[in-house]
Amino acid sequence: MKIQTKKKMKILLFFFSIIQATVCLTRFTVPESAQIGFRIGWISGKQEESVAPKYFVVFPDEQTSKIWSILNLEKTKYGEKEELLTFQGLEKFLKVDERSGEISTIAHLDYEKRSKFEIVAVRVEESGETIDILVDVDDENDNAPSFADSNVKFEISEFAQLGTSFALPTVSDGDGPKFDVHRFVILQGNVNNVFKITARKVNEQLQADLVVNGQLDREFRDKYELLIEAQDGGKPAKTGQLRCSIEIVDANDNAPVFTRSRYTASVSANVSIGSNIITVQATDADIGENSRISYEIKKTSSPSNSNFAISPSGVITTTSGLLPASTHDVIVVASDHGNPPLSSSAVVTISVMGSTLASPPLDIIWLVESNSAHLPENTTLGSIVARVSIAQMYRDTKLRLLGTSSLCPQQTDQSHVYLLLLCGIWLFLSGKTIFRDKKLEF
Ligand SMILES: [Ca+2]
Ligand SMILES: [Ca+2]
Ligand SMILES: [Ca+2]
Ligand SMILES: [Ca+2]
Repeated sequence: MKIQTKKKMKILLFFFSIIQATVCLTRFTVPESAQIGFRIGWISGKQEESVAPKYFVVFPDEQTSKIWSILNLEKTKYGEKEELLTFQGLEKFLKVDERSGEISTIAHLDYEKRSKFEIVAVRVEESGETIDILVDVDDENDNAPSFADSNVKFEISEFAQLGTSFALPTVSDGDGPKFDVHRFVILQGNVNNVFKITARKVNEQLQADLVVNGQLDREFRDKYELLIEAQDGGKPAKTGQLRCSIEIVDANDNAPVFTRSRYTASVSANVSIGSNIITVQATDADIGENSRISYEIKKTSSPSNSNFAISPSGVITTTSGLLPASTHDVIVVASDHGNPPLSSSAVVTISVMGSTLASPPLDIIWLVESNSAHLPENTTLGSIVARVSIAQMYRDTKLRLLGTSSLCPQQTDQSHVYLLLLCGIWLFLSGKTIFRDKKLEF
């Protein structure tokens, strides 16, 4: 075996010494889709008729591989079996007829695996001319672009800046540059063109990026389902598709909005402390914490605010007694729980009605002998019978006396002090009856 191998080597090395004297270069092109048996051409350009071989043909690439295999086998002392297996592993694609000079295919070609074949032909006759033959495989568009993943998901904040980009899965196409991936398009789902695709070269391969191209707004649209297509340079182009799901993540870009800008409520002056007066409500277009609302009464210098409290659900209650016929403008603030939080306010006008029961306390001093509400029979008209002072004066308070027309109140220099005069025919009256003021007006 060793002797045979050495012989082979000698023959091949002899050949390569001849190849050094190449004088002619011939070039052919064969489409990669060529059928087995496809005639690529003749070495001399035309068919030659010969009984005996006219050429001695060598495929240098394959011979080099064989030499290397043999050397390797000898060095490692592999047996014959392994050597044969190595030779069988070499694939042959082209055949050269040594008589006619015809070059043809004997296997399916594939530009993506091998784009060039080198053949050396030496004319047996005449001057022993060496012809270096190159066969180029012509690329055809036999591969479609294909994304590494056919589905991809992104979560993008609605605050994403224009130009923010996200790398899409790599895309490959086995063809050469002419029929490789040339462009990307978004076929579906790009509402308002808020996204676009840009492409850049990475290691000679086109890499696509999803780019934010418009203002996102989760409250307008919270999901996009894009269908993205890679197109190669063929005519027509071959394509590969990618489904891209985008979830728009909420940002706190909406402040709470009250259902009304102004609320009004009226309550009785004698309403008990802690009573519900009115419920206010605000809504927030965001979601989660960005839409969770808390209410508070704005702290101002107005004493009105200290009379009321508001619950987490927006119910306003009293925290103290209310003056009859008073009006309170309470500023209510609704804040969300975003970071940072947003808030808005509304005015709640609370009118306190006049009371039928609660009257300012009166202090009566009888200026008659009995020191009580008993007048002597001989009391003369115009006599002062009592002094009435109002303990707590409200603005525009007026005292009216009901139940008798015989006594008339007369205001003194002090607005809260009245004198009661006998001003008509009188009958026995009890102080209680007389001074039960039902019509104090404020
Ligand atoms: Ca292609
Ligand atoms: Ca191809
Ligand atoms: Ca939002
Ligand atoms: Ca919000």
